[in-house]
Amino acid sequence: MRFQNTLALLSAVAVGVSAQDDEPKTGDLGDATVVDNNPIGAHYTATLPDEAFTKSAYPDGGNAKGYIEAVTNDGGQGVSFKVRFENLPKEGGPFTYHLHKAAVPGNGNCNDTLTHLDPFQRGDTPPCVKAQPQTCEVGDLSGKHGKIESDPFEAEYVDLYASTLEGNPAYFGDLSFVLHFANKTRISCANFVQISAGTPSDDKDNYTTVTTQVPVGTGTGAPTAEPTATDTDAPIAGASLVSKSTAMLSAGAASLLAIAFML
Ligand SMILES: *[C@@H]1O[C@H](CO)[C@@H](O)[C@H](O)[C@H]1NC(C)=O
Ligand SMILES: *[C@@H]1O[C@H](CO)[C@@H](O)[C@H](O)[C@H]1NC(C)=O
Ligand SMILES: *[C@@H]1O[C@H](CO)[C@@H](O)[C@H](O)[C@H]1NC(C)=O
Ligand SMILES: [Cu+2]
Repeated sequence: MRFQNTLALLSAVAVGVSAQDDEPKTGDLGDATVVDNNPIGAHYTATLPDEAFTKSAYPDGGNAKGYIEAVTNDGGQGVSFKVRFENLPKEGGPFTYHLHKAAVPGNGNCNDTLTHLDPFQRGDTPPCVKAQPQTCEVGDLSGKHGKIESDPFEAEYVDLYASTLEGNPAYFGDLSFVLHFANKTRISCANFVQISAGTPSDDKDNYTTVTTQVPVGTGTGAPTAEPTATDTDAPIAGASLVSKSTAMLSAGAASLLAIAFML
């Protein structure tokens, strides 16, 4: 009986694994999650400097002219981006652009912005599948929303995975974006500047989901001990998990009660 259950479980896992072979590559930490608590009215812009980082892109001097403007989307869910570029190099497109995981230092070295903002650890190869933006690097804006294929180029879109909330792993407000040739050479880059931090989004419905994570380990007393009583006599594999999480839930509730009484 127990053996059969284990077999069933193993084959279910096997099916799950092979089904995923056809899916686009996703992050090592899973798909990007929709951010729905971005501060209302948070507003950032990043504007390219007068001189290109890769001078050979503009033999006579100068640079692409352009900016990314980012404002929290309605209800705090994702970010509304407005992007505009012009005076692009005559060759070497289609151009790409991304949110990068480090700011541009004072000397303007775009190499120091490191790789893309990628909190779910996907990496940039193979390329992002546009129809499945949750599988892409959070910072891969041109991968998710389109490359730069015109001059001037303008685009407006909502990205559900980027964050204007400081502390969120997908926050880009103190980071940068980089404009690339198709061959990935960095043409230019710019830091985001905060126009407004915004006010906390009051989606109370969604805060209840957040508070359920509080109990474990955050109580003022000793950390809740792992429940042991129900583990040993569990007849099947799954059952111990179930009873364990039930026990953890009640332990969590108990510590919440305890906190409530202390206050
Ligand atoms: C990348 O493309 C640009 C524009 O075509 C070119 O000038 C540059 O040499 C290329 N860089 C590399 C490393 O291939
Ligand atoms: C930036 O990286 C490119 C590609 O590796 C390299 O050719 C270039 O010399 C670097 N520039 C600086 C200023 O480090
Ligand atoms: C809570 O999150 C859901 C799903 O992300 C979203 O559709 C909904 O609008 C949010 N609720 C509020 C009140 O913003
Ligand atoms: Cu980039």
